[in-house]
Amino acid sequence: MTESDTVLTELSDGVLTLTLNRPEKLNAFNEAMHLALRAGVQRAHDDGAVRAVLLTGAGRGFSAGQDLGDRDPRRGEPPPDLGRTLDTFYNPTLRLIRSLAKPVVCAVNGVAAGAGANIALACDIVLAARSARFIQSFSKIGLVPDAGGSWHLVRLLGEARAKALTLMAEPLTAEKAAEWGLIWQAVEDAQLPARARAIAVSLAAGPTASLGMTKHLVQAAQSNDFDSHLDQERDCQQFAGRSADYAEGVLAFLEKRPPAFSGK
Ligand code: T3D
Repeated sequence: MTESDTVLTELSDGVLTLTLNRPEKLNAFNEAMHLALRAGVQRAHDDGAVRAVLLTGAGRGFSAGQDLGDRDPRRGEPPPDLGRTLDTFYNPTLRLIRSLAKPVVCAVNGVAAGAGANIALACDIVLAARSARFIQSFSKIGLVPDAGGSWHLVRLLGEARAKALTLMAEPLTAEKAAEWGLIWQAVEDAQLPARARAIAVSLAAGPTASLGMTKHLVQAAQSNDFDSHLDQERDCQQFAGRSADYAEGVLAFLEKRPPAFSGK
């Protein structure tokens, strides 16, 4: 399997679909898959034809996190420097997903464990199949949550639930994840691909610049004080007000027709 086979890439209707593709390992991350996912998200940054991203997994899992076969202590090598692997592989991709000025939809098609769960949580709209489970499996193997997991869990769920999930590594059902506000929706397994795609296609046909700024405003609200946030909203709205998509949105409203946004 070449590096590019580990993440299948398809662009249609403005949606770049990235499918993690090591199903025999529940899409656990090896170096090739890390680099392929990074290249996919980087393409979403660089390519104007991409107006939304859809991330999902092949087979029965979304991702089981780090490939533990690559961390086998029986090899007799010195302990790995996991700080370095996070810096080199996970964190740049997570930063790219969060900073991407385009929406990222994640369709969690099955179990999402360890960093696999936390990559899903870094996406903007997360849907999960009812059969999917989110597992902060780190404590089971003597690690701490990474890939932004402890950051997202506390913000989305609060300290009590974040501690219970991470300390006990209990699987969280998709339904409970949605009820708790960890993800957007749990949907029937058979409906997941179509529902996630419909959302991604609809976002890709949206006013891309305003969606990108909206994403960043919501993210910045976590750390901004009220005054500086009002300033940031003003700046974004000033920019949005000069966009072709705003003119089209208003015109379409006045002409009582659906808008045809160009993403500009
Ligand atoms: O290392 C660094 O760079 C630092 C970063 C770390 C980030 C992390 O993600 S650490 C956490 C790593 N992940 C885990 O600890 C999860 C390990 N997997 C599991 O606990 C279970 O597989 C699941 C709960 C996810 C699913 O269980 P189940 O019963 O549905 O499936 P299974 O039978 O355990 O797995 C199916 C196959 O996938 C199996 O292979 P086999 O025996 O059929 O050949 C299994 O070994 C393989 N697999 C699952 N997870 C991983 C894996 N292979 C390698 N690495 C995995 N993480």
